[in-house]
This record gives sequence, structure tokens and C-alpha cells, in this order.
Amino acid sequence: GLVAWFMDSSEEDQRKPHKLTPDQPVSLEELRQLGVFHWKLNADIYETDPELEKIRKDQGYSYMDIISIHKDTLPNYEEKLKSFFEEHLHLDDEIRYILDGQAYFDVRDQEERWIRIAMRKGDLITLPAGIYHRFTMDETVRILHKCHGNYTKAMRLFVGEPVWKAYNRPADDSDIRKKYVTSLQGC
Ligand code: KMT
Ligand code: NI
Repeated sequence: GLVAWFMDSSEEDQRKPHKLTPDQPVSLEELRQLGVFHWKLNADIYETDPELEKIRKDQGYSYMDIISIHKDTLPNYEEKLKSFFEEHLHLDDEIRYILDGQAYFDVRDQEERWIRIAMRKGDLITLPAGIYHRFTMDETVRILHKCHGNYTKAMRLFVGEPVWKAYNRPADDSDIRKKYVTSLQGC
């Protein structure tokens, strides 16, 4: 399944794993309690995959597009990567399916600790509206890719018309944040 761990607090390169010593893994169950859900799919057949179709239908993910995160394909690459790594939340769920390459999503747990989630090809993840999170490329150098360097291709899914607006921390007074924090009390 998905691999996740609590992060150290070093300010070193964001693309490094930032594992604690000893390693402190985080289980799928712990992620579920934060409202984070995961599916593993076959990304080689994403265009015709009945499993993906079923998830989209069941969850109402009517919208989808594909973002290719590479300095030659993504306009304002450096600027976007910088904003992806700013701690933020959204008013809606963030749903991402890694079609190629790999990357990290970091989410805050109830005690404000950062959990790093290693996303690889075939991982589909949903982050609940109101959770503080951020995104970064990892250190992988893709030698086979025509340009050496980091690369991630991801499908973005959304219920209805997409709204990508990010609210950088602090957004504690927003209704969606209060709603999310309240939703954690019950479990
Ligand atoms: C976000 O809002 O955190 C993102 O869109 C992350 C990059 S998409 C793979
Ligand atoms: Ni986001």
C-alpha cells in the first residue's frame, strides 16, 4: 500500500525524504482518520480503466484533467512548485492520481505534525477539504526521460466545476477549516 511517515523538522531540501530516526511510519488507518483516502490503480490503462470509471462514478468526480509537472511543460514551473509547497487548504477535496513519476504530499495530523505521503505511479489520493497540506517533487532523477530531472504526471479530479484556489495558512477562521476540525472530533 501507500508509504507514509512522520517528518523531521529540518529545513533541508524539501525534496529529500525527511524521515525521523528511527523511522516512524504512518498507517493507512491513521491517514483514514484524518480523512485521507487512497486507491491503487493501474496507471498504464488509465484511459480505459473500468476501476477508475467506477470510482469517478461512485464519488461523483465528473471533472478531470491531466497536469504534467516538468519545467518544459508547466508554465511558471518554479513559481507553481513554490506555491504548491506553501502550507494551504482548499474549500473542496483535493483528488490526485499519479499517472507517471512520483512526488510527495504532506498533510498535518491532529497534533500539527507533518506526515509525508510518498505517491507513486498508480496512487490515487483524496485530501479532505479543510486539511492543511502541501506538495513537492521528490529527488528522483529520471534518466530515461528525455530531459533529466524531476517529473510527475497527475490526473486532477473534481466534483463539478473545478476550483483550484488555495488558502495559505493561517486559514483557521474559515468555515471549511472549522468544519474539518470538527469532523475529526468524532473519531
Ligand atoms: C495543490 O493544490 O496542492 C496541488 O495542486 C498540488 C499539485 S497537483 C499534483
Ligand atoms: Ni492543495
